[in-house]
Amino acid sequence: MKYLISLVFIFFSLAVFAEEMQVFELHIKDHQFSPAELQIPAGTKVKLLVKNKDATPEEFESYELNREKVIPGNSEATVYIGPLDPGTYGFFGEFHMDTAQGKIIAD
Ligand SMILES: [Cu+2]
Repeated sequence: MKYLISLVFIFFSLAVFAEEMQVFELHIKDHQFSPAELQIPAGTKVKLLVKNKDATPEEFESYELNREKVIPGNSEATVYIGPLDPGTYGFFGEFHMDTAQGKIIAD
């Protein structure tokens, strides 16, 4: 019985652990992303929290990641990415493409 309880506890712990996803923050300020190069682990799904600190809306977009999301001014949005192969994936702010450029480096 004690063994069974331990086993159930271990399975429960693993389930909780599996639910945890790494969160990475990306800020938009003065129509620029920071960090402009964001390192994330390859081979696992991660959560990207994009915080727009400008008063104007921006659209996070990436052809390589196949993501597109409008973030209103002074607000934030969540974008899930991955699991990715190791490599570099460009993204940009579609509303300010001349300055809002960045890349995600998965390794
Ligand atoms: Cu777009």
